[in-house]
Amino acid sequence: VASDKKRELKDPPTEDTFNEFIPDSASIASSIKFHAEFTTPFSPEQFELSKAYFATAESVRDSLIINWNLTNDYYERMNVKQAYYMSMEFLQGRALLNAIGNLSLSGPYAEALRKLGHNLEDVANQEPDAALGNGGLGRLASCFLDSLATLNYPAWGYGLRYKYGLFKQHITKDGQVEVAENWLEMGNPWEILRNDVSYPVKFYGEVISGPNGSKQWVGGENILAVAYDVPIPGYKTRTTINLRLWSTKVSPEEFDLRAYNSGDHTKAYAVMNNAEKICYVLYPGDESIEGKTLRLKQQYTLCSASLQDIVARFEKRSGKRVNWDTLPDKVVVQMNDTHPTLCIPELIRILMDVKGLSWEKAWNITKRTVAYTNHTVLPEALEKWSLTLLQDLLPRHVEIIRRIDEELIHEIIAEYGTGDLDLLEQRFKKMRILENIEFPNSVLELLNIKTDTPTVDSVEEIDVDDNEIKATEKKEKEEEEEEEEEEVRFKVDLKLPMMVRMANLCVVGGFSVNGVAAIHSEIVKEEVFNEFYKLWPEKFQNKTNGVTPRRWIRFCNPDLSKIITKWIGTEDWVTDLEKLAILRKFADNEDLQLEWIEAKRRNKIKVASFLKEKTGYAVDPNAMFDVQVKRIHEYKRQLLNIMGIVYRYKKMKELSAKERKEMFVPRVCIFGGKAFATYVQAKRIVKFITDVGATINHDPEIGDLLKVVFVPDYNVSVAEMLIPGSELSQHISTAGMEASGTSNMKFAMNGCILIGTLDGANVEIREEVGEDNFFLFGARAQEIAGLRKKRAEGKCVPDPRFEEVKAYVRSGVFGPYNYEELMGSLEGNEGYGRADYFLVGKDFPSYLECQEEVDKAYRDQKRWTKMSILNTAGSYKFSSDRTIHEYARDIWRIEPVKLA
Ligand code: B1H
Repeated sequence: VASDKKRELKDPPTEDTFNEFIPDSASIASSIKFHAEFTTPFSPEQFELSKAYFATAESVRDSLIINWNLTNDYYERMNVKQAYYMSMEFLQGRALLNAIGNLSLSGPYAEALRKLGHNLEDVANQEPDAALGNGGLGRLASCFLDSLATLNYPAWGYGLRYKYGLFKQHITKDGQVEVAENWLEMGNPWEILRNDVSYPVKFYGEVISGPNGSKQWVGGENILAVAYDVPIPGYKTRTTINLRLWSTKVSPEEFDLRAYNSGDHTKAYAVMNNAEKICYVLYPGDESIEGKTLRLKQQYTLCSASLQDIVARFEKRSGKRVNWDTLPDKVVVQMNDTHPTLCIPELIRILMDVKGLSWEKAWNITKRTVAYTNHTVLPEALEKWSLTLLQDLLPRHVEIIRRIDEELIHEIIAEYGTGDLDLLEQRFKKMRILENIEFPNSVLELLNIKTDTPTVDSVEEIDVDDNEIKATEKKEKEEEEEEEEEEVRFKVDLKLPMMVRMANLCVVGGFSVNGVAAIHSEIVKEEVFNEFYKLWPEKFQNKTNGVTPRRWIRFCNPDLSKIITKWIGTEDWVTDLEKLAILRKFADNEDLQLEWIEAKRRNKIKVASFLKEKTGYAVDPNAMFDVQVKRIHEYKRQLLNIMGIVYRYKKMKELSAKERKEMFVPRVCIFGGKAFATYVQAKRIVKFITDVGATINHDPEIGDLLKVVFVPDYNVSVAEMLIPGSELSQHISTAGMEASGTSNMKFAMNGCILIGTLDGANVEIREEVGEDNFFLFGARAQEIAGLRKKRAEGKCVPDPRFEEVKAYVRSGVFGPYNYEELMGSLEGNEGYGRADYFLVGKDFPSYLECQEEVDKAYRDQKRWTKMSILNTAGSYKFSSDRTIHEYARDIWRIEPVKLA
């Protein structure tokens, strides 16, 4: 395959010639055979499945590398402006079917493998998921890469190559158990090791002042970041962009050969381990100081290596005369949440200390280059780093951050004046990057505050002084007091920890700040960053998330895709998702409805056999498949779902067999998702769900009327199988807490109907698919604060049904586990939990009533199918192609570049 294509290298083809390069199955088969013999780590005698996977992947990789080289050479030649998506997470999932699908080679590959005695689907299932991410934030980054390549935008992703991805989840009788995910164990055919691309990264050490105010940071620990490139193919285009992942190793000069040779192997290895462990795991536990340091080292490694790389590329492409002012015309860096915040001080450091620019220039260029996406408004998730830790690890960056903070304070003073010092101080409290850290002298001087401001520790001495003053004249004393009041005003409580607020740094240093759904962006502007919004309204915008329709319909749901193509009359919808709207006019058509139901049924059967294999539970494909899959978190309220199920179960038990059958629509309730390893309450929720399942699923009175299944190890490839086979999906977060959600979009695209609150992207999905085709319940975002207060004050009358469920759980029906920590969190104004902070009890009645509506709708299969079709038809807005066009137009200012 490769050699056929190589001939064309000199003359890059246009997009129109894309299809001319499709090799036939015979040449593919010989390429696979070649790799089976010469590249895969297996004996040549046998061509078993795992070997077939590697050989197939290697052969696809050849095609990718050709296009990837063409694309990069072309960008280089054209010196295009490039966007760089900086992210600690990329949740890529599997690559094989996606790659051959994008290359339009699925048919020939399937045929080639058939000739070699294998089935493409079985071969593809051999691939481990690349789980270099947690959930939505990481998967969004991967969807963006797919859209960027497909739409021919010059862009790269930068991330870290974790040796162990997100843990594997086992479900035992004790709940979730985490096991390391060694995804690289068998080798990774989708990456290219770039020993020619590496950068030194420093930690610790000290800052030395040089001539003319210049600074030099001498690192105390020096490591090397080495690039691994992952080609990202676009759909039906030769554009193949790059995801560059950094791995860390000891830099040669640090390896202690002397220690090693003198027999102190441990010492020599310790240095090596220290470097390598930076990229061992995604999100290492950060409760210990060592854990915190490691996370910060990870973040800095990503920022430092990537920016050195970007700056080097800019210089190379600039030729002899480098004009640093034009950096923002060639480079834009998008920070995926605050994890890569250090990009800001790092770019300044490189420009000043390495390239010799002035502070003014470096700061100005940085502010025009870097943009920030916020993904959460949960206060506990807004990153803060201890100043002492940062100071220790990155002393030069702390100097830079202090200076940014100082300039910010001056800008605030310039904007608002010094008329109202109380108001000014309140603003500083909200806006400063440094928290609980004394004001710089320049500010104290400007505000006429004595620079020898007493610290808290010495306040008592002042009081003694005051006592002495008592003897003096009354007038004099009043003056003293006034002065002292001012001093107190700008004093800092030294007992509080000194912190750096990363989100504030991002808002100050970024030229753009965006939220990820309309309602979320409003909260960002009106609440979380309101003071900044008032100062710089033009910085703030919304970019509603999206998902790639290639992976999330076309490839994961081939049956539905065929139907869509047939009824729309073209396959163009795969890159022009607005065409899905055409389906609206056929929503009542009986033929379409029959085909639609049949496709859903086949997908449900696949889900049923998967559940049987993974959990042992047999479920009836005629029942409604009701699904909630996402990270386990209290705000996502899996607890609301399971409490609703318990209520349903209890009511069923109170009826006769006949009544039960009449009253309830049979349901299979499916849960999936991982709890962060140290998040105890989330793990209790997993345990609770599996206990409820164990009781209900074995209850002979209930049979197929209700099943509760927890899918272990939910990940991207499980989602690709589960979503097409779902009928109802739950997106039921406490309003105002889910920034967007992205699986809601995938479910809607696959004709699944949503039950949800007015939160995140649900709001927009409901607008698009129509109110009649979305099951809405629950309190609104603007009500939440008031409701919480009322609850905490004990002013709420509990719903009797909710009380009934809690008592039922406490009675021990679901086993001997102590559910007190869970039930207790849902009540009271003190004690165990947090007085139902997530308002599960508050929304419970409206949730139950809404679920009754769901049953009613499902009984009328014609109505349900129409709703399902209208969900797919109304989901086009949620293509990541739309989102990426908006980023390119409104933030990045980049243009598509077709190879020509
Ligand atoms: C989202 C995160 C996140 N927001 C910190 N924030 C993490 C923050 O381990 N950490 O340190 C990990 C993840 N993830 C999600 O982003 C939002 O909750 C979703 O609502 C949103 O759809 C998604 C993509 O924007």
